[in-house]
Amino acid sequence: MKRILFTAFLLGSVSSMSVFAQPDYQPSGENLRNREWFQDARFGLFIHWGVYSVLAGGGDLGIAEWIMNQKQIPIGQYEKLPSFFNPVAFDPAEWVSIAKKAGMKYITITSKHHDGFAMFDSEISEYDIVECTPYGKDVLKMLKDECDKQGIKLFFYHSQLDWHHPDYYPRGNTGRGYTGRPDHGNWDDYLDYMNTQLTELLTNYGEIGGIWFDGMWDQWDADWKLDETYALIHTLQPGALIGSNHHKAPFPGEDFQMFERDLPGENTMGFNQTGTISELPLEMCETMNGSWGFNIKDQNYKPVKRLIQTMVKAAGYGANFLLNTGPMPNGKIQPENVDTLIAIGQWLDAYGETIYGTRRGPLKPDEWGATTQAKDGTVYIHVMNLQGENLLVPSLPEKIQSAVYFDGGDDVTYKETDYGLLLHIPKEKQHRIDTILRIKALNMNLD
Ligand code: FHN
Repeated sequence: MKRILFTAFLLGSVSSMSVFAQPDYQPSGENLRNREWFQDARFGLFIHWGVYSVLAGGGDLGIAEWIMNQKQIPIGQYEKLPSFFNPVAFDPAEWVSIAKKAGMKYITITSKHHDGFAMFDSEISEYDIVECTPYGKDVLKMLKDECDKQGIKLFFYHSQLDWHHPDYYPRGNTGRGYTGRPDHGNWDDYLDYMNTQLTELLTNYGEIGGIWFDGMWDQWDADWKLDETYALIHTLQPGALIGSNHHKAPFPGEDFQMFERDLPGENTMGFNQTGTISELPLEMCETMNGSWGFNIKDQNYKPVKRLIQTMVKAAGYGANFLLNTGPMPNGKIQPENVDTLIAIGQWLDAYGETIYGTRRGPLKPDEWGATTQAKDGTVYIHVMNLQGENLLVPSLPEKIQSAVYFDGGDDVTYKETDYGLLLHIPKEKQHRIDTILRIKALNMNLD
């Protein structure tokens, strides 16, 4: 009760200033430092875990965390699911060490997905893991404690869209009809509820990396009052980074821009219609099969090579790679996913220098590969698709002083021509995943 009153007070004070606050948002010094940290980190683990994992996709391919909506399960029936959710094999130390072995620097986990179920101890709601499941423990708290121990930052994914709360009204494009909710509700009460849960997440778990919003796309006409929510977050934790998966150009108050299952600027999924790439730190998220939540049927795993190449291309755009796993209802990460993560970690052990701490390279990623650039100016050319032994790429902005293979340090044969930079990479020097060249050129220092 005390906490709810505190939240109401805080929201009151935030909303009275918010009209002026977020549109002219000036990130704090801490926030700016965290943005740098975020860009240096380059690789994170996305975790979609909720009571939907019990149904494991229901034997369908497709996004398992949407099963409530896909199968039109009324709230009254879906509410039985938490009583089957008992992840006795959940070991946060194991999760975090898998992420670390994969070379990941942060974890972003679902605190609440669209089904409205809180995976943390929420005082404002009874619909949470502590009160509704036989497990009865706050898994986010357990994970955060372990992240702190092992030096990994934790972000919370929080769905603005809610298929469970009655005050999420008017309804958006999803969660209509079948849920059994009354045809009325108070939108402002819903926002208060959401902001109170956010306050809980920002006050009960120590310092967090940030909030990863999702779901605004459910209804564009709604008055989301982002200024109030963003001001609340930045007041509670000025260093926390806000991003929102609304698939549009970032709004004032957001600290990073994200792209779903597409590289920045690409639009194979149909989400990224504006094509806007902002100057904010960037992040691309990706699934290992076709689902975010645990899907027992979907064995269509992306090969390690493809995932690494996507990560490298993302880095070439200056974007982080947030790779998803959907843990099983017993609390274990699928063994297939663990194998993939470990394999990526082994690659990063050898080649991480060309990814971590870099910024987008001087050449835009293309069919042939990508470039990344270290702060001391070193350019890494990542050749990931080469037919034959010769490759013409656009010229670098400055004259090359030296070009060597990252592996072994042998000189690379190259020619700077009027048409671009011509590289000769003999077959025996070519790597299956990524042939990396280390280039030094004059005046390329980023600092
Ligand atoms: O609907 C969600 C989906 O379940 C998942 O959480 C992804 C992750 O980027 N985002 C939404 C779709 O845009």
